[in-house]
Amino acid sequence: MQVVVLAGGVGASRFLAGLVSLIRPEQITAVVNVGDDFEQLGLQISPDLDTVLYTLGGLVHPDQGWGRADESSNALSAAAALGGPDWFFLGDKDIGLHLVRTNRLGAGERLSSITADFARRLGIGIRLLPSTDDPVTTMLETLGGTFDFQTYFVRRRHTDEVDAVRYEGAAEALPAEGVLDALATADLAIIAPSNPFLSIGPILAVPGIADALAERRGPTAAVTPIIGGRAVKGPADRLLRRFYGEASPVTVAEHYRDLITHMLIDSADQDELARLKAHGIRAQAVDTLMSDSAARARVARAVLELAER
Ligand code: FO1
Repeated sequence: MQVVVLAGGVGASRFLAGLVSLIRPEQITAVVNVGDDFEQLGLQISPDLDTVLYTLGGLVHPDQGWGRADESSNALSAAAALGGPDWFFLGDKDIGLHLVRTNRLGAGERLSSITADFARRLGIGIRLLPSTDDPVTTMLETLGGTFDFQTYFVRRRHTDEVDAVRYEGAAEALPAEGVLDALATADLAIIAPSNPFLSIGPILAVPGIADALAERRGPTAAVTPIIGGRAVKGPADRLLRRFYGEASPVTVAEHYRDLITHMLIDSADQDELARLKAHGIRAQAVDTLMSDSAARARVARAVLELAER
């Protein structure tokens, strides 16, 4: 069995960790968002790819869910003392990775090739693909101005009311090698519990990817990022209310209409099962909070079982 997972950062990485504990890593392809990618102090940063790398490589900061455990911040402190920006935290070890990535990108290597090499060096057996090797930047139009993702999310703490989300560069981007093939041939496709607009949206905006998902013969299951009307992390609940009037598994399913056949929702939202059924979605409710490794495995197992139905 082959499984392909569309993935953002923290929630997706925890889900992938659960999946890796159940099936062989060679059975898994992750297609990861690059809409959060940006440059800071000359470094090329790919936060969602790095969150997957660090989580599956056993290096991630366990509470934060991003960045590395046991970090120091000497480089950033020294930079800040010289007037450099320090609103985006870059630990010393993390900077080591960014130096190598930036150097190799500068020498003309593709992001997908560098990512595959990092995955191999960190002992990660899954196939880890950026959605595209081309630049895509998630832009948020808000009352306070138009911001790239990290400015909106980290610098301004995602407090601005969002009017529109754009994926700059996506229309000209090509899916990375292997992405469309994985979507077409996988026995199961999974949309991870990531932000539908800010993490999955930029993946689906790359021409060909949404079509490949819609044309699949096998099941495609989404895992809800919403529990009881609230996002587990970040502004997904506010964006769903802004664009669909309500933050619930049903509006997530509406957002993914024509793309998904199945949906795993949280026990807190059991009452939504009937509404999802009316939308033609086969759904099941379990405890979806992935606080420890047992919970991650439980959520991943529930998706594999649901997709059999
Ligand atoms: N998220 C924050 O909230 N604050 C930060 O300072 C921050 C730094 C950071 C550095 C490297 C990295 O890989 C991720 C980092 N993140 C940080 C997370 C990042 O903003 C992600 O894009 C979001 O969590 C969305 O997935």
